[in-house]
Amino acid sequence: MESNRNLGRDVIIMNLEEQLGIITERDHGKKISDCSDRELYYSILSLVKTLLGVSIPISGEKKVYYISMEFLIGKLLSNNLINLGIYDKLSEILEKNGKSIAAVEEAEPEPSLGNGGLGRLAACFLDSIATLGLPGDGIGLNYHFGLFKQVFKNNAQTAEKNDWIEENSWLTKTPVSFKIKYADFEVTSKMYDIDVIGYENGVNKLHLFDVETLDEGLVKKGIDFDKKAIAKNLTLFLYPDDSDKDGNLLRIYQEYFMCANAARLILKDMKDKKYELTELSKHAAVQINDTHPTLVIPELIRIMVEEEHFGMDEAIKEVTATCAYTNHTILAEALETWPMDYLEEVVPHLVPYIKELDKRAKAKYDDPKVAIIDEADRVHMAHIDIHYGHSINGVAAIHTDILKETELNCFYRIYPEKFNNKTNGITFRRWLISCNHELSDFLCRTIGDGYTKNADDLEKLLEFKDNDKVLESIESIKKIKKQQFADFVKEKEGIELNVDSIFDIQSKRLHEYKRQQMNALYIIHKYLEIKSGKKPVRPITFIFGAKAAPAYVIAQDIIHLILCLQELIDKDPEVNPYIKVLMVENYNVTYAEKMIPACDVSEQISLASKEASGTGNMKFMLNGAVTLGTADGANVEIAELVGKDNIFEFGLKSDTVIAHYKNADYVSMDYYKNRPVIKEAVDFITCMQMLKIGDVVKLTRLKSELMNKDWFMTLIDLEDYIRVKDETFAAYEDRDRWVRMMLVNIAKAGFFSSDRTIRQYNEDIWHL
Ligand code: 26Q
Repeated sequence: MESNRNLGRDVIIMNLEEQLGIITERDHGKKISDCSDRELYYSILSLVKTLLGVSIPISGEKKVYYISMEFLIGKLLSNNLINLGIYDKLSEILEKNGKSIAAVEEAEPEPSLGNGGLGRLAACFLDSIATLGLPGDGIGLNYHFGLFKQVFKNNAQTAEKNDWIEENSWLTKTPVSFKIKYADFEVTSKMYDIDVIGYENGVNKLHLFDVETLDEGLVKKGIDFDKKAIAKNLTLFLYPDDSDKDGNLLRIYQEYFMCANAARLILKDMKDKKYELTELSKHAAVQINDTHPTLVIPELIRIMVEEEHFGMDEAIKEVTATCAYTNHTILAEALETWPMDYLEEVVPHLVPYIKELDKRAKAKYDDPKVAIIDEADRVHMAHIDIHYGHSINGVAAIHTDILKETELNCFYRIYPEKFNNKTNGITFRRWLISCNHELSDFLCRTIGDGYTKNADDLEKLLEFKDNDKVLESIESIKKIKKQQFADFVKEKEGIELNVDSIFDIQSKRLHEYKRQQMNALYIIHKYLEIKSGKKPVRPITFIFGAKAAPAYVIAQDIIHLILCLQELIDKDPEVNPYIKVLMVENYNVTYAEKMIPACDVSEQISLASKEASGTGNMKFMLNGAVTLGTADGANVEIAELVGKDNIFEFGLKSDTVIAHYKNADYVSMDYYKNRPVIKEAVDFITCMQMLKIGDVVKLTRLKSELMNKDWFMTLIDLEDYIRVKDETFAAYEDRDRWVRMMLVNIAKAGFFSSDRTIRQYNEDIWHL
């Protein structure tokens, strides 16, 4: 049966052009060569869906369910073609018919089902799970408008809805549906599936739950909508605003909706396969992606006790053996704690179970720091995961160490055996093969194609460290990618980039701890140097991509600062030959795929201890950028791999930072007052020229924040940053040295393949 299904796939692939022609005739009444790019996109979508339908589903005795509020999957067409092994063939067919695959790719809308790192990681993981042939499905929500679309107006961010779902899309409606109960009403869910095809392997599923009663008409201006009409608004948005009570309640409604559906689906799978629920942990592994899916724990226990005749002890034991939790942050404000009142209001039927879990934890451990329900009657979601899951992992070595030694030390002392590290990774199919054909083809010619399946093979490139021809090729590929990016920017933003300048890029969510503001202060510093006659040897282009949470005021102010600098410098003929600032609009996965291969200097400048891992740092490195970074997150492991000579490090180390927080002894005003270079740069934020362009309230607020608060210690690291960044740009002029650094970075990136990460999850946690 299964070999027959693969045979079907092979037959279609053998006659690809004919098959595509049949579809274009059927759907558009046209030959391939007469179709528009959009029509071709729909026809290829339909062809690929057929191919996926006749591919072998990955199966086995045990399956992992990766539950996540975010799956930032990006466009799927080219990745699916690559994983099916037909990208080149189809691209030739299109070319033969006077069409281009790149133009067809443009027609696909990008789903925005995630904020940033955590969501993109979930997408990379699904790719690797399927590529390794492991049975594993994603479970999440089908947000109709996802994360907002960023539009700049008057040098500030505004938010619009991203309407990504079309009649023909990768989503397939399934007959699966559950009744989900809330305090005083019920909703009926509907499950949609997206096929996840492994690289030259079978198919898993991403299950996205939705409600039939949704009303898209609820959205008024921008991304405003009635937050109270739950049955109509539940899956409208990946909710970005937790600034008021209704927003928080909606987040809990969403989280429970996802978890209750996940629990029902897992139990349905068990029953369909005729497995005994007493053996849940033998057949299912549940990975909880940050605390957002935590409610799956009490929900599974509740169903087992109320509907499946389990005793409480037995249910807790089995669920604990099934569930595992990944922590992605140590920022206090991102750790979820919900007031008990809110849970009473939304899911009163779960409350007795949460209280029972808390009671048992308190009976065993009297340290109030490990309680589930605290003195203020708030429920600590992470504490449920740690007590009632069998594994807790951080996402980079330094992050896991900080969890063990500091943030979660009281738990580590109780459960040392539960703690483990899983350094993040990225899928090379998307972040090299798909977004940088030039480099991946060159690698195939130079070191063979083994690296496409075994990323460690990239190290073979080190043998060519002194090979001038190889170095020249690497340099010229970078130039090609910079030109392609410049062409894209020209078309999208109408802005001209100088490809002979250094492309210095910081792209990631906007957050004070990531310190885009420090990068902006460096730009001001350069601007002032140029004004005083000190010109950079080579022009530099400072590129940013970042969305800020709509309710995060200072983050909005930082975007405003960068956009104002962009305008100021553009309009100043004395400065614009030397430096240029570009903040791209609506940075998303598609933008990242064009930007990352074009990067020379990768900015990874978070305050040490604050960035759990980062994954952009890995993507940049893999594409031959050199990192300028702090000893934070996975930067630490990058530095160990490439060696001190192939990375630019600066800034305080994490233990010093942690000590400053503990002693509360960092006073930004001291740095502002005593360091002329710092004062000059900070003062510039509200100088006359800036106020002519920008908004006095926003700029003053930001300046005052830096002078009087600066919670993420921008000013403490600024001088060291300026020094090392200048060094980085000087090193770029030693072309031989620089290109060799690029080569070493590419060669050492193999460790960051998400295939390695997933192998480790499987060996240590899932045991599939
Ligand atoms: C919290 C409370 C209420 C509502 C929402 C949230 C919330 C939402 C999203 C909290 C956190 C997030 C996202 C976190 C995230 O993206 N973390 C990043 O995860 C990456 C993958 O592990 C790491 O590489 C990054 O370092 C980390 O910042």
